Amino acid sequence: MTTLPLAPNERQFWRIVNASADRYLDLQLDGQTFEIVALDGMPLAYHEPKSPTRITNHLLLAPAGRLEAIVTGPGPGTHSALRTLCVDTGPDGDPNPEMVLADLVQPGSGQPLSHVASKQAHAVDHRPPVYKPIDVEPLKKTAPDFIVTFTEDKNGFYINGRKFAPDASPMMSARVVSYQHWRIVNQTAELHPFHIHQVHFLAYAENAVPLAHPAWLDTVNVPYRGSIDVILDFTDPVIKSMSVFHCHLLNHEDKGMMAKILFK
Ligand SMILES: [Cu+2]
Repeated sequence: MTTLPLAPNERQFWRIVNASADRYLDLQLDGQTFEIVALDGMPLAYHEPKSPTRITNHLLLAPAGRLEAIVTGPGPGTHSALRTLCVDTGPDGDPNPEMVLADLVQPGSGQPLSHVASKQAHAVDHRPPVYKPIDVEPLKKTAPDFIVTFTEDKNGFYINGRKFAPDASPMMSARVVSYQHWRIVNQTAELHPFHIHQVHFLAYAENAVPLAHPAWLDTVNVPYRGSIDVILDFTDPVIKSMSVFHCHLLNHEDKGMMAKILFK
């Protein structure tokens, strides 16, 4: 079992990557919270400088998802663990039982961990992130520019009825320096994490209901027999040429649930 040293009341900055091929994580630190700083590499402060962090008891992290958060060590003598809660991946999904990922250990008094931590804290860059205000409200009110529909059968996995082919033409194109409203529809009886390369998007509604915590991501869980609405930000001038979007369960991606997008 992996162990993580964390002294009582010590604050640490954690970066967690779900690098598994097909395992959902619903992360929880026993009795503690995550103070979220960034999701999928995007600092919360970038779009919401007045709300640079958000506190949560647990967080669903799909394959490819990344969490950066501040955690605080539980009180002295407490045994606790970093665990994933059971995730309901749907009637056709794989089991995702609860599991301990790592035990927290409280270092002995001889180990000057807190000194290391305080030195690291001084190295943090406190300059405010470059703020780029975006008015997403008009985009939310428009019909989707594009609908991505996930389906599957005994022969494979599909986006808009098509299996990925290396020589296929792009399913979609997007002008760089634009925003688009997409709806990701999951018509199957299992979860699929939608992932796109080079781009972040604001996930703001699930099954047409506004999310309590809209978030800028590049990987989002799409509920089974449900949908997610997103606003994609294609304004970064480094976005270039042919790219892909796909389900990030690797078995699904490999069996066809991927498509090309051309950035123009
Ligand atoms: Cu999938």
